[in-house]
Amino acid sequence: MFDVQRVRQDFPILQRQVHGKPLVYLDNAATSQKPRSVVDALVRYYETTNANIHRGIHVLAEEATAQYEAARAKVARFIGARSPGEIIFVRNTTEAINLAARTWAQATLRPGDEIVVTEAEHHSNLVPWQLVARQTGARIRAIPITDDGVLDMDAARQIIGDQTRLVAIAHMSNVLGTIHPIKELTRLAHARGARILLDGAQSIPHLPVDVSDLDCDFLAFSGHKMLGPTGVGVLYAKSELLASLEPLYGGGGMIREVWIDEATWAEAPERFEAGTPNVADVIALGAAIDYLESIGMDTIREHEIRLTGYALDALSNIPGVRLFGPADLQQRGGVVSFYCGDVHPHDVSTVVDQEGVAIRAGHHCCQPLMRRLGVPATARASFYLYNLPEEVDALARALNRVKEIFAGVGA
Ligand code: C6P
Repeated sequence: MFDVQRVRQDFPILQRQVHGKPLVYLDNAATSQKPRSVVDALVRYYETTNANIHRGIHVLAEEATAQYEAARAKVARFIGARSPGEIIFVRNTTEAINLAARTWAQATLRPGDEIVVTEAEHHSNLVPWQLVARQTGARIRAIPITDDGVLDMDAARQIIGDQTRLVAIAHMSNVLGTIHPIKELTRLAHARGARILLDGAQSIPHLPVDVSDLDCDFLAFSGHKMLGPTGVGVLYAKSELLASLEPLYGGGGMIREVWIDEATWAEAPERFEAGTPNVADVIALGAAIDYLESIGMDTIREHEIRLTGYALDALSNIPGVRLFGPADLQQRGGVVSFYCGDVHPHDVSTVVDQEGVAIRAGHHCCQPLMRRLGVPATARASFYLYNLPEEVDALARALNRVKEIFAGVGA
């Protein structure tokens, strides 16, 4: 049996109080909290090992290099990549998508080619494609979202066509929580000779994901949303794609040989990791994966399904609360966006914060989706492995407080 109370003891920050109340942290889609083992991995690295990697021939340099490469192998295994060479360390999901856009897409797309996204994408999976489309003459098309908050697959079958070169889609929406049917989209893309890039910012921390099984061509995700530190993220790409790509950044660590006026490149992944990398955070990301695996991704997913079901019930019992996203728990992750009467989500979040409950309010970097939903913003609660049903109860109580305070203005 999954013991949430036991898990909570591993997260020092959960002991804290805010506004004199116990912290209820329900903003995990923005960033997750860190277990002690991840913080310890950072401290241990700086206290015992710190050195530059792939350069020195002394003990510290060799230990640091070995730990950094062990983390790469761990990430590869965690997502089912065929080899650690398919894992490129970057700063976050945003940088990973930009790297794919600036290398693969920039070199591949021609005028009239189409990049297919969805109406629910995070700006990080829109703006990089807009920049590339501007430079290459490619066009962006979006698969609509239905009123139930899922992808319109009939439209997807129409839109993914002979002009499509890339389908770029979030595996799981950070607003609706929707988990999209990636295998089917991959089949549609590949049948047209197109590639598929998954924005895994919200899925990798919460679901078991196997890139070989999904057969996606690229996958981007962030360490900080999966119990790891900020400042480290991953671009996975199939090795056959990486082999033919030019680097984005030039400098130390990414070359084979350099002359005054030309150079040859190292193989991937080094080709895409110019300069001294974020050694400590990569190693701590390895510790985060150890922690997730010690619990089990299936267990985390089941826990979040239960908690999300509990939250949907609790919030739908509050008059005036409007919920977004699919009703089917199998089709959604632990993200619940809502609107509380006519109260602006920023006001909802402020009142809820006074009760010790941290949620997020805003457009969640998804302005096109906000337009589609017809709202300027939403309030959003998002869960992780350390959250309890009692914390959902605290949110529900705080929302009743919002209703009391704003009783005169349609709450
Ligand atoms: N969403 C949220 O509160 P970075 O910032 O690069 O680590 O992640 C960007 C990103 C990309 N795609 C999706 C689906 C995301 O959810 C995010 C981050 C946070 O929803 C911060 S805006």
